Amino acid sequence: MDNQPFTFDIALPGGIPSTYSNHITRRLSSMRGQYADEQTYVALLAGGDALLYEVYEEQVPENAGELLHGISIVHPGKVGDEYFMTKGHFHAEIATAEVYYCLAGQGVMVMETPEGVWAVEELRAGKVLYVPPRWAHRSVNTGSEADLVTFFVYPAHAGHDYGSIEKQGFRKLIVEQGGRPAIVDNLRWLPPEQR
Ligand code: S6P
Ligand code: ZN
Repeated sequence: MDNQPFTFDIALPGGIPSTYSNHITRRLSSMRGQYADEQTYVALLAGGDALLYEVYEEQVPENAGELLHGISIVHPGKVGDEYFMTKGHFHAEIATAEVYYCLAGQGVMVMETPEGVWAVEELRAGKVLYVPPRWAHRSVNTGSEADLVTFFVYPAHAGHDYGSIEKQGFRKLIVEQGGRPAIVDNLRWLPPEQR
């Protein structure tokens, strides 16, 4: 049995530091094939390459023993019914965990193991989320107006494996249904033995 993700609350300190040494931006064009409603994705992209999320990182040597950390900001918005989200990844060194602390906004973390065990945990200000080793993770902003802001920290040698997720996405999608976020099946997703 895989370790399960878990969460707990810590009272929120004030302010988001802005002195990080590296700023990464990801736009709609980098999410090709990731949204279920391909037609709406193409139409939106034709209207402009929207900024979906940003990461501010403190650069440290990518060695075991160091901890990479920073702030991730997912902006609000949707592609069709599906909320703006990060690409999502396994760590290349798959047996490495990550801690997220939600500073502001509303959202969820979608997670799954290579075997297809899945979990979705709520992110809101003050919530700590532990992503265990071997769990791929994607943050989703389910708020209608505010940014989803999280602090993250993980082993600096972990690296990122985006390819596995790019092929078919996560098992579960987060969509708006009746004005609220809902977890639905990703119809493109196949269990490992059928890939
Ligand atoms: C890195 C950590 C975060 C994400 C960031 C963007 O291990 O999980 O810094 O990189 O939230 O997501 P992604 O999937 O585009 O790297
Ligand atoms: Zn990660």
